[in-house]
Amino acid sequence: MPEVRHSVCALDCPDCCSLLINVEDGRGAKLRGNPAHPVTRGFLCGKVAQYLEREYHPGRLLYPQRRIGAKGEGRFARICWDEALDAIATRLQSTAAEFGPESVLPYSYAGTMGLLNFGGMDRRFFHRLGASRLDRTICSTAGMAGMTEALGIRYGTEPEQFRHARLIIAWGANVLGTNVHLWPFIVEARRNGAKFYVIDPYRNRTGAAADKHIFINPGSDTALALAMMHVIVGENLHDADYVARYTEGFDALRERVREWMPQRAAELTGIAAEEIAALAREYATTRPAVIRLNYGIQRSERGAMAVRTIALLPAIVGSWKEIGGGVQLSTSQAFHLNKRGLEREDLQQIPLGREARIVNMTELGGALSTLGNPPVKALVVYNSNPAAIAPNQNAVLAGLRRDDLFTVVLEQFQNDTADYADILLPATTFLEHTDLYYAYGHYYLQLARPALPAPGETKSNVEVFRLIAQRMGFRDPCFGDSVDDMIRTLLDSSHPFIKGITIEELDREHFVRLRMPDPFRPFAEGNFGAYPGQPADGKCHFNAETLDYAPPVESRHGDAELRRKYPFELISPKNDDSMNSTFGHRDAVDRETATLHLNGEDAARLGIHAEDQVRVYNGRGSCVLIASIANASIDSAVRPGVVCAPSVRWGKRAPGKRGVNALTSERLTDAGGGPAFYSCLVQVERIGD
Ligand SMILES: Nc1nc2c(c(=O)[nH]1)N[C@H]1C(S)=C(S)[C@@H](COP(=O)(O)OP(=O)(O)OC[C@H]3O[C@@H](n4cnc5c(=O)[nH]c(N)nc54)[C@H](O)[C@@H]3O)O[C@H]1N2
Ligand SMILES: Nc1nc2c(c(=O)[nH]1)N[C@H]1C(S)=C(S)[C@@H](COP(=O)(O)OP(=O)(O)OC[C@H]3O[C@@H](n4cnc5c(=O)[nH]c(N)nc54)[C@H](O)[C@@H]3O)O[C@H]1N2
Ligand code: SF4
Ligand SMILES: [Mo]
Repeated sequence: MPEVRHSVCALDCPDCCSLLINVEDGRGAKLRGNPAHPVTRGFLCGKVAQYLEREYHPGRLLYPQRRIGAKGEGRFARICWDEALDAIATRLQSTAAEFGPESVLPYSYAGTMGLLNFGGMDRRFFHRLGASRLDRTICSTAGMAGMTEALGIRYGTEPEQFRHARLIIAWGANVLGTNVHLWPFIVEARRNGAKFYVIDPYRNRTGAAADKHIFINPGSDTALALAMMHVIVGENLHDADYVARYTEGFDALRERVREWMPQRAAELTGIAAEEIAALAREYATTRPAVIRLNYGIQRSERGAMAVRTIALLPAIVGSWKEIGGGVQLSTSQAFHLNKRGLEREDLQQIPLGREARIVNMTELGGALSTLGNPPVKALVVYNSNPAAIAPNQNAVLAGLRRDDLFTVVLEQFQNDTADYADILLPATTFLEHTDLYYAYGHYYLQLARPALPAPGETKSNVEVFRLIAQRMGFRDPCFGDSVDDMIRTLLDSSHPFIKGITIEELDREHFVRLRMPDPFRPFAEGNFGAYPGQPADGKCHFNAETLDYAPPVESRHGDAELRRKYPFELISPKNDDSMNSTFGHRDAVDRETATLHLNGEDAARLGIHAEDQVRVYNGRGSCVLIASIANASIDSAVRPGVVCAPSVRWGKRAPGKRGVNALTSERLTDAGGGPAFYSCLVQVERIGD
């Protein structure tokens, strides 16, 4: 009998699965989903079911290395940890002394969602140093801003409640691809007669499996939501009782949406007016109705407004009252852990009489090339692959090539960014270190201990930043904290959802539901959070005067001049078998992320056939992809005028070493400072033979 150990999937995925791993002779033999976990329910997605391929891959980085080739070339020589740590400490110290500590920039995101390795000892270290602070905007901050403005506090419908819904709308949410553990609840609801609709410019597997897939023009969701409100309010289909008790500003909202006739939205969204009206009526009169909003719609220029507008719909129809009603974008804000104690922002030295500056990670290209006073002179990258995933790749790569930039990369694989490191450090995987996990698609807190030994000389982020802090002479006691100390700090919270959860309980149970009411209906009786500047009256404030729609500059209804040169709207959503760039070493993933979906009409006009190599370009750059064209235009993956490139490929494996982010811009969203990855105009041409 193999020994079975517990773990937690650390990838940046809402499902945050509870894992079981069979271990034979100290080696992982099989990974599976924990059947006892109420959301994991005994299965895994395809990419992580094969994670042991990655765990034991010959490409795993096992030793510290220093670069011996040119930046980007990828030639390295093995060194020992002492040499690596000395080189890093010496250089960070001299850089901070010469240019000021703000010349050091951390760059990290969610390679692991584990709280300690996502942002624990590293945060303490950079605060103590006085380094520039990174605004971690690359994924979700536009949506967070929109959600906060709508609800005050970002709670969402429990996934387990989707089984009770009678209408489920996946709105910019690729459930089968990016959130597959919601799917069984949708299946159960449909078995009981529920309808499942998808609103998406791209017909992926989720759209194909829906009762109805509604193609929408990229970046036009606000117009659709406003027109739905027009129909609902105009036909008195709203929940007058809920609106009267728990909302504020309904009369102004009624006025505001009067002008949003379905016909007006039809022109902007590409959805027929009758279809908009029918959707609005069905949404308002089917009980319970739930919206799964994912992050797709907020990666457009006015994505915060889109999320905010959609998130107001449940308050209008009163669906928060019902088990299986409401909306879910993220559940993460319910994890009221003591992050302040973990991150220790108070360690900042304030040498300048102010806190260290903040650099937006979406603008890395600009930060490396134009930021002054002081310029970025040292970059420490971990849990992220900016050379591939950040927008405006040409600017990012030009920055990473700078001779005067000292770059440290903590990685598991030799990806694009690793090729630019001066010092490259080998990182453990989530199967090899201890961590505490919150989730953004359910309400269970989880603890994982190492299930497998750390190979070679790999170390966790926690350990590496502890060692660098020691080398730099930081004596604050918090740098001596063990991982258990750090977990206890996180659990030290007086919030009723967390209070009383202990490390012992987590070690014993592996997953623990937050101490919240069951079922959780956060806004059944108001209790909305207070948005800054609003009274804390527990009501949902429509603030109708600021609800508005304008098309993205880079869209069919945006800048006419740009559109003439670059007539296609490019979206680059998640690839079903990847995790951003994490599985870029896999050949099958590389092939899938080398694809450009085109509509048949567009392809015919451009003389492009399936499997042709195409060049996709705009004023920022170009990349080469392989055309994929569905047969009949009605069944197309995309409508005319839209192209779609599932992402994110390792640039180093692509012709010209560029991926889709050579095309995307550093333009920021309307709120939250997020990237507008999916507001991107391009031209496409066949590469001649
Ligand atoms: N398989 C897989 N799973 C993942 C990831 C992955 O890379 N692969 N990444 C993880 C991460 S980091 C995240 S943030 C989540 C994100 O999970 P999702 O938000 O579900 O993923 P996206 O692909 O960004 O967007 C979802 C859908 O929105 C659509 N979309 C794009 N533009 C628009 C628009 O303007 N309007 C509407 N209505 N829809 C639009 C896309 O075509 C896509 O089908 O997934 C996580 N899970
Ligand atoms: N065009 C386009 N670009 C996008 C997106 C898109 O949809 N389209 N999506 C955006 C979104 S939503 C996101 S979240 C970002 C994601 O971008 P990133 O956060 O860069 O995510 P990954 O590409 O998955 O890279 C994570 C890296 O962390 C490493 N890693 C994992 N665990 C650990 C660890 O414990 N320690 C260390 N040191 N390293 C570890 C992995 O090996 C991997 O290389 O990409 C963004 N970029
Ligand atoms: S990537 Fe998501 S679905 Fe797949 S195992 Fe990890 S948490 Fe579960
Ligand atoms: Mo993300």
